[in-house]
Order: sequence, then structure tokens, then C-alpha cells
Amino acid sequence: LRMEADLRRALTNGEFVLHYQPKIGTASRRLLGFEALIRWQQRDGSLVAPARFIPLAEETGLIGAIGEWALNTACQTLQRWRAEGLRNLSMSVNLSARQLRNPALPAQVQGALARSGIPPERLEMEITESVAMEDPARTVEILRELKAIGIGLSIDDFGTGYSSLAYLKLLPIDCLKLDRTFVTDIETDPNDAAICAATIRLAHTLGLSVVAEGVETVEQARYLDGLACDVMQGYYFSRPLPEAAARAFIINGV
Ligand code: G
Ligand code: G
Ligand code: NA
Ligand code: MN
Repeated sequence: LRMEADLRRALTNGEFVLHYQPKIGTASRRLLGFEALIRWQQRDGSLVAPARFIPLAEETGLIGAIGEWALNTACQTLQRWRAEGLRNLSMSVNLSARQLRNPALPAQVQGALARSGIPPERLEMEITESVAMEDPARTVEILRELKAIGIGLSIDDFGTGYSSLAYLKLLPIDCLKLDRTFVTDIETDPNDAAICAATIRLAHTLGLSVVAEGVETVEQARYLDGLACDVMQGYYFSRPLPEAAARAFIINGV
């Protein structure tokens, strides 16, 4: 498969880049941190979205090396901003199924923290609900190990998978990320509004915070504010930004 060879070459040639999407505190409307999202920058400058290569990276096992690169790069970027005195922000990194089940993951996380020098509580890892619930008992064990390092943990795309509430209670997580499919029509679809309201109440009852994904309009932001959603992310505030633009976003604010 040519694409597999292309992926290997991309890694050795440094063709992957991270873009950073702001996370905004709902009540404060302040920048809290960023989510790192990988892109493949072709030699002609065009960007390939992760949906087009992460599945193959996952199948071939290349995700191990690509994911470790993303983790280290995200931590180093945050450390550079910290060294410049640019506020006390957090950085979120996405984890695939295979990364989560790699026994070397906790050591990789500790390595990335040690090399960059960022405090553990400034790093967050996002695991999708469907990955977390594939083998929930095992997920509890792995996440406990990661939590012991002191990092934050989020369940991504919450509401699209099938969460066992019994296991949700056992997972040592800090945050649920409400999938953007529920946010899109929050003002017009009573079912979506009810799902958002109920998820936020459930999360708060369990001592978790909530990030709403895919916030694209001021009306959605106001609605989520009314539901006491803690954090928002989406094109209304900013698209994922290249590093230089993310740095400018920190400095110029929202
Ligand atoms: O940025 P975009 O919306 O195209 O991202 C699509 C998907 O790719 C998201 O589900 C996101 O979690 C995943 N993704 C982005 N960056 C990374 C990464 O560094 N590692 C892994 N495992 N997944 C990523
Ligand atoms: O699966 P995950 O939640 O990690 O994927 C995040 C993806 O969602 C990224 O690829 C990002 O580009 C995309 N995204 C972020 N904000 C918005 C938004 O407001 N609207 C839409 N349609 N996509 C968004
Ligand atoms: Na994510
Ligand atoms: Mn998500």
C-alpha cells in the first residue's frame, strides 16, 4: 500500500504539523487552553485532515510513533508559550484506541512531561467515548495509571457512543466533551437541547466539567451559558490554528 509508505516518509520528513484550537471558559469568556489536532502538510503546502490518515495509521501501528510525536510536540509548544510568560494555559492531546492500549503509554506521557517541563496538570488527554467503552474495565485500569501521573482526562465525542453509566462513574476522568452533533441544533431541536441539559447535569453531579464542541454561533454560546456548560470550543471562537496564529490568539485574546 503506497499510502502506508507515504505515512512513514511523512513522519521521517517532518511533514506532520499540529494545529491548536482554543478552549474558552463559558462564564469568564477567557482562553483556558488548546486542543492539538494533527494535519499532514504535503510538499505542495496542502493539508490532509486526520480523518484521511489516522485510520490507516491505526491499522498499521504507525499511530504509535505519530501519536508520540504529537504528544511531545504539543507539550513542547505549550512549554515555549509558558517560557514567554503567555498565561497558564492547558494543552489537550487526542489518543487513539491503539495508543490507549499500548502498555508504554504512561512512560511516554511521563517522558513528554519530563522533556518539556510542563506541569502534569496542564496536560490533558482526550479519549473518545466509543474507545473508552470498548473494554471499560481495562479502560478504568489504564486511566487510573494515567491519572496517577497527574494529567487531566476527558471523554471525547460524548453522547455518540454507548456509555455504561456504571463505568462512567468509575473512570477517573475530569471532563466530558459533548459531541458537536448535539450542539448544532441546540436552539431548535428540543431533543438535542434536552440531551445537552441532561448531560451537563449528569456531569456536574459526577463532579465532571463539560466542554461543548462545535460551537459556531453566538446563539449556541448563549444557550450553553444558560445550561451552565463550563467550557466551549468551536468555529465561533476559532478554528484550529497553526502555531504562530495560536500564539497571536493568546496575545490578542478573544
Ligand atoms: O481536526 P479534525 O476535526 O479534522 O480531526 C478529526 C479527528 O482526528 C478527530 O476525531 C481527532 O480526535 C482526530 N485527531 C486529531 N489529531 C489527532 C492526534 O494527534 N492523535 C489522534 N490519535 N487523533 C487525532
Ligand atoms: O473528534 P474530535 O472532537 O477530536 O474532533 C475535533 C474536530 O472537530 C476537529 O477536526 C475540528 O476541526 C472540528 N471542529 C472544531 N470546531 C468545529 C466547529 O465549530 N464546527 C465543525 N463543523 N467542526 C469543528
Ligand atoms: Na478531541
Ligand atoms: Mn470530539
